[in-house]
Amino acid sequence: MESELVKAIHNRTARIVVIGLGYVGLPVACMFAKAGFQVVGIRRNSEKIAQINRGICPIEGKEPGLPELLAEVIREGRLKATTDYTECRQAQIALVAVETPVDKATRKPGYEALQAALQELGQNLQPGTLVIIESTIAPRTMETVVKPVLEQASGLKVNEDFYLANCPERVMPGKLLANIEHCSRVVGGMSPETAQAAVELYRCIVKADLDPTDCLTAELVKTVENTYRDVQIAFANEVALLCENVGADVWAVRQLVNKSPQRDMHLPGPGVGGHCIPKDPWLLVHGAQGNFEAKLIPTARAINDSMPLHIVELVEEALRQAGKEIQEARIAVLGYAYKENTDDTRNSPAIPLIRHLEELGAEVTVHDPYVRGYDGDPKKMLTGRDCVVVMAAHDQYRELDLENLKAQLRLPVLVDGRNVFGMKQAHEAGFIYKGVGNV
Ligand code: SAJ
Repeated sequence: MESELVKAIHNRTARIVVIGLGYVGLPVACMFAKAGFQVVGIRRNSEKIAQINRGICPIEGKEPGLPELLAEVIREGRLKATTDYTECRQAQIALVAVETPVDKATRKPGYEALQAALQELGQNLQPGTLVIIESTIAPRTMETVVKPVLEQASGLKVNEDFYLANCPERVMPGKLLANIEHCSRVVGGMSPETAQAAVELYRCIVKADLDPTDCLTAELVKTVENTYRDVQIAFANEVALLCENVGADVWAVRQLVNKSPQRDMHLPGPGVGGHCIPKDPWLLVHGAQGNFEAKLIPTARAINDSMPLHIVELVEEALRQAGKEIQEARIAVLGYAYKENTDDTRNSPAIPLIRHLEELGAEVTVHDPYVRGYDGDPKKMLTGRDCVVVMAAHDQYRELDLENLKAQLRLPVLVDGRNVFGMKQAHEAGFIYKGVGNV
């Protein structure tokens, strides 16, 4: 396997099929095409396929370099998109980059898209093909889902007839291409030779470290690195709640804590959103077997998921200090995206916040300069409001003049989920102020 396939990788004659052309699949298909490979992208949605084959990038939001690169590789005929899985019959390499959502109620991974892709790929799988899973999956998924589905659908045996690896994606919305080139990658293989062949492939587009290992380790690295972040954020949030309880400023505490060596207290906030941090801890926990019961990881998730509700409590307290009940209040929410300076609203903490405020009877208006439909003139939507709630630290909000803001509002109430303004500045401008970790 190695000499033939690795030779075809080195001389770029290996044909690559990429299954799934979303945030993960499309940029990687473009990068391999740019590296000189003939690439076929497969996805279900034929409308988006037509767009891609016209060289038009279907991904919303600013992705530096991606629209231009897509247009170039389509023009050069190096990439084409299709719904036709029989294209896999001509491929020596198949990447799978389909979504692996986690069910919000059961916390279990939804592998429907993955299994469908594997079934279709398996039915067209040719001997000698290297299959690489880029989707984020729970530990043990390669062994218990991917391998059996591919073997059953193809009638081929892994490590004898075809080769199986996983190279978890490390995409970041807004930096999709840069991350592929500059982020190190873990490359798991069902055999050391397979991991090495996959390293040779990614060497064509990745300038950072490529670390060969086994499939289970690669599954664990991806889910643990994001769970680490979720637990760290939950710690910062719990310290913020404790600081509120004792009347301290968590931001001053954090700054001084992080002056001590090997400390990296994360930022408290109004909740944890995005496409991976809220999901990957559940994938990690799902991968455990038997009667293993995680304690810290689900608790951290519960703390982070409770933060939007905590913001509602701060709003209620601040309005009461201003003599207003929440059911009579007009509230302006600044920031619908899940974090600063992005248009991505997936799992945004602003979504449950707005729902809870409206359930309590408040009239809520939302602004976000990056999100279509919420990007109007902030001044207009702030006029006559009883409370402003900051949920994303967009640069534009940092430039707001609090004196002018106070003149526009019906009541000078500011609840700050991201420490954009801070207590001192807000009090000097005459606001009733409640910040996460600083009330
Ligand atoms: N957040 C906090 N406090 C923090 C850091 C983040 O409340 O100290 C919140 C953010 O506001 C957001 C959520 O957590 O709502 C997730 O933020 P994030 O900075 O982790 O952003 P993501 O979701 O784009 O995470 C990605 C991940 N990268 C990949 O999966 C390849 C993550 O592993 C990276 O650490 C992160 O980007 C990054 O560092 O930018």
